[in-house]
Amino acid sequence: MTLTCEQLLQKHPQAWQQATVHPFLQQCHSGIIQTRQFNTWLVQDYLFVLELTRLFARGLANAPPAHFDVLLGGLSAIKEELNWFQTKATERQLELNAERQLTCQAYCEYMYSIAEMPYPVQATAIWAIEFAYNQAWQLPGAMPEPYAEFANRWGSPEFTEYVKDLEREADEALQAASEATRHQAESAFLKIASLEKDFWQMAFEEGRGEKGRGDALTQGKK
Ligand code: MP5
Repeated sequence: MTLTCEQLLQKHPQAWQQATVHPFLQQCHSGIIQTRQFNTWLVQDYLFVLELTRLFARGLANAPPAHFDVLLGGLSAIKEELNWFQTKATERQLELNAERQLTCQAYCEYMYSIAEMPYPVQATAIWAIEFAYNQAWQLPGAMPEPYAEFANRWGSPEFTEYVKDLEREADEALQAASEATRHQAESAFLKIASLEKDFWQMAFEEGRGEKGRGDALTQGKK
């Protein structure tokens, strides 16, 4: 039995839909997301990307040389992205030196655990993480500022091409993988879909708490 990224998407449409379609994104699209919700997402996503950097490095350590180019390109984009997050946080007067919320912590711990898994699982996970944002930020349609800048970052044609490269490499790795490894890759795909859904929900729920609590969180004083 073969396994490809496309097959994973076809086999689990509901899990993927929940990972990429969320009221948080719809409310960015309609411009009514609350600043507190958006800022929570921004700070927590920065903390997430710090750990994602490590997952890329671990994937690179296991990758065949033919896959270095795409992964190094991804790492260099992440470096630029971390600086961009810092600029966005400064503009919004946010403290990035914050604690991870539980959902972010769970996602980071899961990414850390992928370090122990075979390369085809790592390649599938990296593709799924990048494809999730590539779709999530595009699906609602054109966003108003200030959200357009965020939507364009992950929805641009260049980013879409990069995600296709990751898919091609994950497919290649899966083709040579054992049945057990393919099984692990499928579980990783489902776990990531579920964590993506939780991550949107974490930020979305921020607007529902009492004012004081939410303000403290976005300032990173939790
Ligand atoms: C990405 C992200 C995409 N920033 N946050 C989550 C929760 N999932 C996926 O990663 P990158 O490095 O920003 O493209």
